[in-house]
Amino acid sequence: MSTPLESWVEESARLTKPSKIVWCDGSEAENDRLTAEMLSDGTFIELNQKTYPNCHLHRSNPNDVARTESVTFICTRQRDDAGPTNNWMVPADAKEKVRPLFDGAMKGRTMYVVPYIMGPANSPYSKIGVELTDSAYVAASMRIMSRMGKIALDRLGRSDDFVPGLHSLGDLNPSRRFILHFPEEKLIWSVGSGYGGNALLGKKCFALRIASWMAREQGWMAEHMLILGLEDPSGKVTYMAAAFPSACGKTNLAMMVSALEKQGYRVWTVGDDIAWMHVGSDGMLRAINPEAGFFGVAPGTNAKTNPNVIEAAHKNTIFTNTAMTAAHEPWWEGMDGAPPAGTIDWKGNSWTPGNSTAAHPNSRYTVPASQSPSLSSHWEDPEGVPISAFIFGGRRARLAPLVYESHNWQHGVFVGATMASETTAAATGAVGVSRRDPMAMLPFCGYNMADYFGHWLAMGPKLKNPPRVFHVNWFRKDADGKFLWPGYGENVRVLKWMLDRIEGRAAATETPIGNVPAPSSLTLDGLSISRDTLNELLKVDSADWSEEEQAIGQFFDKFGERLPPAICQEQKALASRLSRSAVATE
Ligand code: TSX
Ligand code: MN
Repeated sequence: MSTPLESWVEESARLTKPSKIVWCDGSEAENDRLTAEMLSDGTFIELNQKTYPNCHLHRSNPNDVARTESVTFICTRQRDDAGPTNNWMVPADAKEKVRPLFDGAMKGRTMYVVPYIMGPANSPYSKIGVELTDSAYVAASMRIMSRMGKIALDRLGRSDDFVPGLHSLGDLNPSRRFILHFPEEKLIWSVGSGYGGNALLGKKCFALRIASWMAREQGWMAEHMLILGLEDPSGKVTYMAAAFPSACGKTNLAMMVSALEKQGYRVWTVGDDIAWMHVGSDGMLRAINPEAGFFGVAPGTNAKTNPNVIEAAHKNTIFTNTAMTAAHEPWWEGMDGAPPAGTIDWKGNSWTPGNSTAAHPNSRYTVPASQSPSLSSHWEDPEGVPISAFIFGGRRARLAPLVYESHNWQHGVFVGATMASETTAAATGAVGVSRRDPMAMLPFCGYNMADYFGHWLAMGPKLKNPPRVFHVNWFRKDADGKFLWPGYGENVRVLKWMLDRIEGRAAATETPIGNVPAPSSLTLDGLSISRDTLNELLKVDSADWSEEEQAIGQFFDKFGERLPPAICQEQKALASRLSRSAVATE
């Protein structure tokens, strides 16, 4: 009798008609074979093996350089189960439309069977996925980003408890590209893209969209969050999970080198992108990182912004769409200075200064987490690490203070649900336009976000000690457009304030949006920040926030009757605190 996995592989092979099927075991020998094949067919370009041993460059098709949300669908029987923020199709219609694109798609190609575990191999909270793909680059990337191969097959045995994901490059034509999720049957179909979150199905498709659905069904949380540990001078480590929209430096924060190291404060990395969190037997929220690697944006990464990932990405790393110097080293904008003479751009042409960047703005490194000097010794604890704080944030030039703390769990959920960030890249439209991105999950929630807010509200009371909820903004500017806060390693001062709040040591000032630090409660020694600047950083302007409250209301209107009453209640409470404070200052 064949196993459920074998049956699905056979069925998929009948559809896609590969010339060969390879079951990946995840071994080094297998990886060497794949690498040699990719070097010979041009999928990989060898980088300098002296300075970057076992590192390779991959150039994707220039029309396939980012996740494509416009062709990403949640396929549920009822439209309202996908909600107003997701693209939606009826499952049967989606399959009828996209099955022909898989028909014979792997002719003349190899189908790789890629079994993988999301999460530590021995954690009860980990889950198994299997990706069928005709991309060797995807198979090699999945080996870095997950526990891939024999280890997953051994855990699966003859069970049907895995999330199947069928992936084909197809013809890479954007008009024949679809990323389909069937959460009711826990199935993923992806065709027409070989890039990142579209193609490495364990990451956004499984660990966020499908897992968020499972998490609501099963009473846990799958979140777009980094996980870090803050060590204090006594050696005690307090774990925090943080959600930020894109372009806020999530990976940099997760891997931060603390500016207060001499005082005994250090940051340890558990994860940089996704957190799976369960109510532990101790009543604490316990977080695991389902991933095993970092798939990070390269441009802007340098020895100052993220020294740990720079060190990590000098061996066993796949670079995608970066530039390459004459010495065959990877290069990108914001590495340091101008590109050296003889640099080849991300498309493989010799680069000349002026019109375009040498590296694609969304170029990436794919690096094993185990290579980061900042990696926590607890990152693979089967029970996960206990989360004491959630941090939400965004890029707000004028509105949001450096940090504030919510009053309680319900208010904290409101703070997360009303997150927004201002756009930076001119390519995506106007710069400085504020976009709402609740819990940084807008593109990743596999169901109706109104129900998602409801799930968040329900989780708090299940916890003996729910995480405190904070909001940060590293990006506030003065009237001249200068950043008020130095950011990067200095952010540890804000993390320390959170820790001191958790421990009942730090004073706070009440404002209509929550509690900001009392000016003396932030550790600012060694920084030259004037009292005026500090006041600017912590200011809460009631008139500005009243406008914000109106914008929040418009966003929530999308969800109609399905929005939980507690969220409306929080919005009304905010409005009334704001109007009272406006009267008080008149
Ligand atoms: O990642 C960032 N972080 C978090 C770091 C742990 N970035 C980069 C954002 C794009 C991914 C930041 N940019 C941060 C930050 O805290 N802050 C800023 C804004 C900023 C930029 C340059 C300076 C200061 C602030 N330069 C000087 O102060 C000299
Ligand atoms: Mn992400």
